[in-house]
Amino acid sequence: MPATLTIHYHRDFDGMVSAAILAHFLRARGEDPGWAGLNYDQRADWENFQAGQRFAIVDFHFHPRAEYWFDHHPTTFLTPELRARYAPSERWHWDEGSPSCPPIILRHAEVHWGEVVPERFREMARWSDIVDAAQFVDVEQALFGDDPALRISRALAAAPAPDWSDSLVRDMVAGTLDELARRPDVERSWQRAARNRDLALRQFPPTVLSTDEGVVLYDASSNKIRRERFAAFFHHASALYAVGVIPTRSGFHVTAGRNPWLASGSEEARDGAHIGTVMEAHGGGGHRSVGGANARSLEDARRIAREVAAHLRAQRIARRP
Ligand SMILES: [Mn+2]
Repeated sequence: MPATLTIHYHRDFDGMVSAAILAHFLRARGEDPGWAGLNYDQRADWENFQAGQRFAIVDFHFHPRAEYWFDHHPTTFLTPELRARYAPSERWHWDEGSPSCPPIILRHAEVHWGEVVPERFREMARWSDIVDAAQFVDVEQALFGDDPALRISRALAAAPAPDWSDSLVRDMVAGTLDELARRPDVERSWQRAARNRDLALRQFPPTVLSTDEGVVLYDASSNKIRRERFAAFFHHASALYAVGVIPTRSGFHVTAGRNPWLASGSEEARDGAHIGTVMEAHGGGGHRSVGGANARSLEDARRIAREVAAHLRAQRIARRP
């Protein structure tokens, strides 16, 4: 008997779904895989990751010893040497154009392994795209949606233990999202996460410094403030951008984002500021609609946030007819 293969997965909604789908198809290939969640700290000695073990990786950095590997992150290769060692194969596939990882594995199983995809995995993959690429219909769904996938995803934010997600993967292999969302421990964690969300939404308004020109500038640097990703656009639905200071484990971070529910398809969405480029000027980076930069100090973070907000406001004024 060959040693058991372990599927290491990114510990978020689309990572868990990816692990469940790969486990299902590997069983059809004669494996009896286990699975375990990954976190970013495990990149520290990446070269020696799981030395001597059999493993697969999904929704996380490329590793040349992974027997199976699927990912959609543009930043998946930790070095140019690792990038050079990747080529698509019967067991590896990378598609940075995919909104989430599970659709890559489903296509791969059909094309390379001749598999038929069960409908429940298609449903999980559709929700993975919505959750991972924040394709929510509106801010209400993003914050208060209670579809099974959204309950499971939010419940993760109040996980009772770090390895709790492994038990969620187990039930995704075996059943539907609806069945999993009804599990009493999922319901309890979701209730706790929902209370945290409500607290975060109440704590946001006092952090706002200004809202001129549709740019919300806020300072949530206090570690007493809970963070909720779309709080700015919940309270300021007509704002186009939000720029704020938030604490991290290693200091302070400036985060900037465009309101995903405003101006989609409009001239501003096409031609407006490229936030990643704006943040690059401050040592950070990102995409067109979201970006960030780490600061050397709290004062530095506040200065960067002010400058980014001023830049976005000046650009809006300049574009006004
Ligand atoms: Mn992920």
